[in-house]
Amino acid sequence: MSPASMNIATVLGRRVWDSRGRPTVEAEIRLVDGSTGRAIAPAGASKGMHEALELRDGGEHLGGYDVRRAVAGIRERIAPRLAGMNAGDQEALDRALIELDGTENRRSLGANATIAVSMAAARAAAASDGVPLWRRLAGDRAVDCVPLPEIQIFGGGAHAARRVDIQDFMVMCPGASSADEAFEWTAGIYRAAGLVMEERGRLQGVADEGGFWPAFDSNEEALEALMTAIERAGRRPGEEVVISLDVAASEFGRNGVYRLARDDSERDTDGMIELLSGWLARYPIASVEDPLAEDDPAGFAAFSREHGARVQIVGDDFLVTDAARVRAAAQAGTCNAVLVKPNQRGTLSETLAAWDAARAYGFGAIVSARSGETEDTTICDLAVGWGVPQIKVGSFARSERMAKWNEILRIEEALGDRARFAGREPLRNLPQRPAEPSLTA
Ligand code: 2PG
Ligand code: MG
Repeated sequence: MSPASMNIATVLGRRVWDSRGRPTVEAEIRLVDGSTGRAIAPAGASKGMHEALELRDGGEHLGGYDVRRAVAGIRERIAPRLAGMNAGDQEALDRALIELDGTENRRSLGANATIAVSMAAARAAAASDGVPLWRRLAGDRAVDCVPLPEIQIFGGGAHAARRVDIQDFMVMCPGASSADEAFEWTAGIYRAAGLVMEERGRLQGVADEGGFWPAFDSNEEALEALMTAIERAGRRPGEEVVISLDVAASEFGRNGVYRLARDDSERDTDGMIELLSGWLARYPIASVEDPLAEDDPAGFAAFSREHGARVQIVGDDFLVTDAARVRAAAQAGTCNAVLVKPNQRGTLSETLAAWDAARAYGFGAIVSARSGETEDTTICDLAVGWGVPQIKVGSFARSERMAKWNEILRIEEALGDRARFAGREPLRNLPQRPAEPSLTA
């Protein structure tokens, strides 16, 4: 039981702006003891069809992106309902939000309103305790794991006007001994990638998440340029540094037909798997997210049978941070890891349920930001506090991204001698065949 000092006095909603210059929702909660917590909802561009819905005003104004209705919902419906409830009881609070919304996909209040409120309550409770949120989230568990960052170097797909079809060309530094060292290596690779683009006359700015604009003639050319950048930075690809892709295949694939506009090719599921298998054979790729479209579970299963023993296969649009989908995927062997995005579900409790399901089945997991972000760093607390061993934030530029990486550094420093960088660990021991829940997890 949390003390009565954690009872909620006021809940405010306000409109603020995200990294794409679009409106988004901030919630601020004040407790009776005067502690406050504040959080901002992020926003996706490549979204899964089964994600919880964000509430936007629609119409002409601000391209339909305004959030006045979502903010009004906080003021008129959420605030009176939560007043007097205990911010320390996250589950009861999230249940109240879910019941108040009353729909199966959060279309009444909007997942943008509910996730902002849910995270703000957690922050207020941590403030009342006088501890960082990651510490409070860990409860009695010892905290020591610093997650392995997954960092974008080239952004494509829906984040770069589809200049190339593949969405994220990323690096991970499993050979580093700390997040601090991983960031130093990544900074070198990011810089080298910029120089490579400049030399080729292709430096044209950055995409939505800060990765270089993908001015390439083919999807594979991005992989080749990434390899060059890793080597130029003096790092050993495949050992110190590995490549990770978010294909985001739902953006260009449907009903088993995949249209890769940049490569001027149309492929069926087998053809798509063949293309990716070729890349896996030629480049040190350790992780592939959404290799097939969200409506192609048979494709996911075939891809996993072929590569799941060696490669992390991540469901994002495919699993939408949904605990039931994670369990089903583990049993069917369609992938072996899940991307964990709080706003895909709309409350922290539902997000935690997805991570709990992943843990129970020995699934890999990556806490992730969205392409539309802000200075909010709550996902860093979730990764460390819940013990999720990987984190994806976007590139190594733009302050909505760097705010998260810098927060990871502060946490690593706060853990001191106890800090254990996840390193290679998350990429090992992935389930290779349909899994039963583990009793020890
Ligand atoms: C993804 C995310 C982050 P978005 O697909 O994993 O890169 O993109 O937030 O647009 O869904
Ligand atoms: Mg994705």
